[in-house]
Amino acid sequence: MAYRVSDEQKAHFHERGYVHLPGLLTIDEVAELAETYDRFLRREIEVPGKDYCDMAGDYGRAPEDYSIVNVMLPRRYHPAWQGNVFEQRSADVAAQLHGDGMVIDYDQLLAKRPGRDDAVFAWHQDMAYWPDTPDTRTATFWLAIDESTLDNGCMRFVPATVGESSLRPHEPQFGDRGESHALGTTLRADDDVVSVPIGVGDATVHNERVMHGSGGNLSDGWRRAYILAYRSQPTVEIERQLGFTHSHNDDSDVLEHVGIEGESR
Ligand SMILES: O=C(O)CCC(=O)C(=O)O
Repeated sequence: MAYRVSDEQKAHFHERGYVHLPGLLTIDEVAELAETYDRFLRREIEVPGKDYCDMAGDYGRAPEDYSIVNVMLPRRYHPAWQGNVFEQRSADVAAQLHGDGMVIDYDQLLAKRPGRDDAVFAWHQDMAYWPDTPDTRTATFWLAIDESTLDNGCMRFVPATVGESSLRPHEPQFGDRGESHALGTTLRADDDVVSVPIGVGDATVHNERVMHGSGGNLSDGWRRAYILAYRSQPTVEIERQLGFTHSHNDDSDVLEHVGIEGESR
């Protein structure tokens, strides 16, 4: 089944840095992905080192206490997922948004534990996490495995940041790169925030410059999201030449020397 993005949705993505795509996947397609997703959460699929971590705390927290369970690179650790229905449909949509030549740069699972007011994903711009490259174009798909609501910490965007000439300055949130991966920037008093609650099987797609984050999970259920990020083939090649794979287990020298600074780019 092909998913057609309207001209209006394309314009929204390019002008405001994100777009909501209702029904990108069907409920049945999501249910099938959720079976594997939950195997990751139950740790039945092995994810080494810091690629299984908490994005709302430092690496020292016990896994059963993680507020935002983060699984980096699930398709690396469970190759059977490569080519799944989400990958197929998002690849087609990425080409509609950015043209041919966009490839998967990384994938990620972000699951907020029920009843955690600290399951807050700090405000950030994705480029602040990544090395600078000549072509920065990105389409990051954020698929709702559960309904994503104001109560359980749906995505929030500051669309005006797309037009800013430089990134906002970012700071490590819970210690340096050896202690935590999370970076954050400050919401300013005049920033207009748009919260985007979405249904199961809906996705948002955002670019590399839009500032975004999410609030805690005050509900009694999990908030599970499955993320796939597309960038151009040459950009991914440059990242890999630098030794940057989006794994939190990447060489610490590489992680220390990319991203963060902001303002200058
Ligand atoms: O899942 C969240 O709350 C944040 C996700 C995010 O920041 C991202 O996918 O870039």
